[in-house]
Amino acid sequence: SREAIAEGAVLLRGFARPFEDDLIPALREIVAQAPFRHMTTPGGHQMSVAMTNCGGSGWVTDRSGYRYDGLDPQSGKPWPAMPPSFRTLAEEAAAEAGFNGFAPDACLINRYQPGARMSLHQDRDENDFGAPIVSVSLGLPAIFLFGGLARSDKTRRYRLEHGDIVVWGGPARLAFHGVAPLADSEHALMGRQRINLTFRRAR
Ligand code: MD5
Ligand code: FE
Repeated sequence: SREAIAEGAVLLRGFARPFEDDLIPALREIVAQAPFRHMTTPGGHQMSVAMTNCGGSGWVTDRSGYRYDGLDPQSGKPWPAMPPSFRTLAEEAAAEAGFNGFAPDACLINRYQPGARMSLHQDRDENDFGAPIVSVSLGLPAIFLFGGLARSDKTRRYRLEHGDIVVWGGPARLAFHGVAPLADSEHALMGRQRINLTFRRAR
């Protein structure tokens, strides 16, 4: 199903389900090369969400700031390549939402364990805000908070489940958003975690 949740934001419920048998083993291989880690914000706080990346660029944060980097700072090696199943899914979801020709060069992979959350923020580290961000939810359900262009705008809540995809483009590309603390439960395929794949055009 295709549901417009705001101008430029399209929710595709279950869109990733036909891909799960390819995505899950590919994810396992990425994490073997570039393990999840809790990065530090410029303010010195450790994030509750653990992260890794695949693709030509990866999003990183440390005391010096946020940036995209072609190398994993933990290994000094390039991030693992973006698997074909990841890229195809992101391109097909973007097209379904009206963004033909989306060519992601970065996939940030977020791991939420019970209690992990992401506070309200904008994604502004990319070079081209004309490209959408494609977000794929796997595993445990989460409450996603979607606000407006000002931090003080009221937020709406969406429950995102395994297989759901949201394409964030147009005016929604720069909206404030976050994720409420993950409730503890067990998912049949993914266990006690939520994984979010966020496909981006970084550079
Ligand atoms: C998540 N991750 O569920 C989300 C999915 C992040 C992050 O927020 O920065 O890693 S991406 C959600 C997103 C991206 C760009 C714009 C908007 C939402 N939005 O306008 O609401 O782990
Ligand atoms: Fe974000």
